[in-house]
Amino acid sequence: MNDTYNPPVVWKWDKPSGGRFASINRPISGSTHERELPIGNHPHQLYSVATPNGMKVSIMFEELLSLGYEEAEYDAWLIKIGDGEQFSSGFVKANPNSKIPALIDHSTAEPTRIFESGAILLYLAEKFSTFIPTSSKERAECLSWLFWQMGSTPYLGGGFGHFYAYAPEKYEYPINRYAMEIKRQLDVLDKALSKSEYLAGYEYSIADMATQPWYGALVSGKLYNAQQFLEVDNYTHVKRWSTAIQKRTAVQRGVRVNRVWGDESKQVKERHQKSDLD
Ligand SMILES: N[C@@H](CCC(=O)N[C@@H](CS)C(=O)NCC(=O)O)C(=O)O
Repeated sequence: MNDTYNPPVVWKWDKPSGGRFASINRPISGSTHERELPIGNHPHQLYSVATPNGMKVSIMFEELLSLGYEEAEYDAWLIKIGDGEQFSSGFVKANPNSKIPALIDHSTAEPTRIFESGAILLYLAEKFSTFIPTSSKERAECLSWLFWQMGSTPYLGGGFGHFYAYAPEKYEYPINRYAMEIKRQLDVLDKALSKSEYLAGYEYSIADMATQPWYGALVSGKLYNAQQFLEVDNYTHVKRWSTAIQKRTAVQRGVRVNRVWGDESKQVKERHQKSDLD
């Protein structure tokens, strides 16, 4: 970096950062406008957009439905985060942290809200007793990787991706710092996947559902266009695992839900019934 920044004694919110998300970032939480969330006919109401965090949950619903769990039917409503819809009063009631995805389960006596994609996956896995191992050792492994993903990925999205792809200028210091960390994380995953087919063992689980949309997308060249920069082809086990998961029909359906970019024929802005994806 050429310019040295001397932080003032007290930070003030007085100038735009110029970054890609500058218009929606604020240093305060809570709603900016009154608007209730729409509610459809199904027990599960998902409020999301098809980012890697958002698609984890639509993939889980599609996986559950593919196994025949009809009670896993869901409505998926688009939340336009670029337009600040995560700051509506209704959304803030569903998630005080104003980030997609948020889920409301209307099949409970009182509606149950769940926020944080990892918590939503775990809630659904426990509700339907599937995609989470039953044996204590494998369950521990599954939860370890699920929480690993939730704790590690902010370095990928908010760290590497932000500075490599979205910041208004390229700064060497943060790109170096986060490229180093992301290559380390890819190596962690690669070593684990050299020993087992999926993260929690031989069965596909919510740990894979949480992790693949980020690190699988990265090694497939679908995230940040960083495949050469990070030499992702070196992580052969991550690639093998990701390719196998991307072939699953439920994954191919789930990634299209609440999608508003890319190939228009693959975009399903809202999902209310199975046929919306056919
Ligand atoms: N840890 C959260 C992260 C969710 C998150 O960062 N969501 C982003 C989209 S991927 C979002 O809603 N951003 C809007 C904003 O920050 O205002 C989760 O996994 O659910």
